[in-house]
Amino acid sequence: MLLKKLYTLVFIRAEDQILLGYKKRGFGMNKWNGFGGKVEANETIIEAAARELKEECCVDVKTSDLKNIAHLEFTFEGEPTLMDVRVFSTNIFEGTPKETEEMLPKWFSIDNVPFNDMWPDDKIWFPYMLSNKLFFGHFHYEGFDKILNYKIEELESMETFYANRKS
Ligand code: 6U4
Repeated sequence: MLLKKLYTLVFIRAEDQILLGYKKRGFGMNKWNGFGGKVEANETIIEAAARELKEECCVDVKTSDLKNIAHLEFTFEGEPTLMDVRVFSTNIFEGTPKETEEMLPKWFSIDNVPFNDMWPDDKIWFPYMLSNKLFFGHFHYEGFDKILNYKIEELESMETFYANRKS
């Protein structure tokens, strides 16, 4: 039985650019990531997404402007936890991204995403996100560098995906 932990992951888009953050500490350290973290007990998933974005790079978004575009799951060989990651995207935001204790934000052209310095799964699912598809992905890792197996599928609607899910 896997212990599921809920996380958010937010991507800000502006024309042909995407905002990524270089993680300075903790899980995903020294990699370019989207912005996000654990969902706390006193908030909804989408509230957590907006809060983490603000905490990590000082950018404000309205929860109503965040679009749920994907559901990602990560498991790690020999580990009892499943990371349940809700992915959001928007091009409506306020503020200039600023460096914080956790993240160094930077805009990248969507043709020049730094996959070599990102989680190995990102290069598999970014093409779905960058072509505005909705999708589900499950990645099973050995350690943090090697994907042992994975599954990815395009979805017609996130609502239908969640309605049909057993848990
Ligand atoms: P604390 O305990 O406050 O430092 P918190 O910020 O709540 O942690 P954190 O940073 O551990 O949570 O959350 C992990 C973040 O990494 C989430 O936004 C999800 C994201 N993430 C996890 N696996 C990923 C992967 N393979 N590719 C990716 N992002 C991933 O792009």
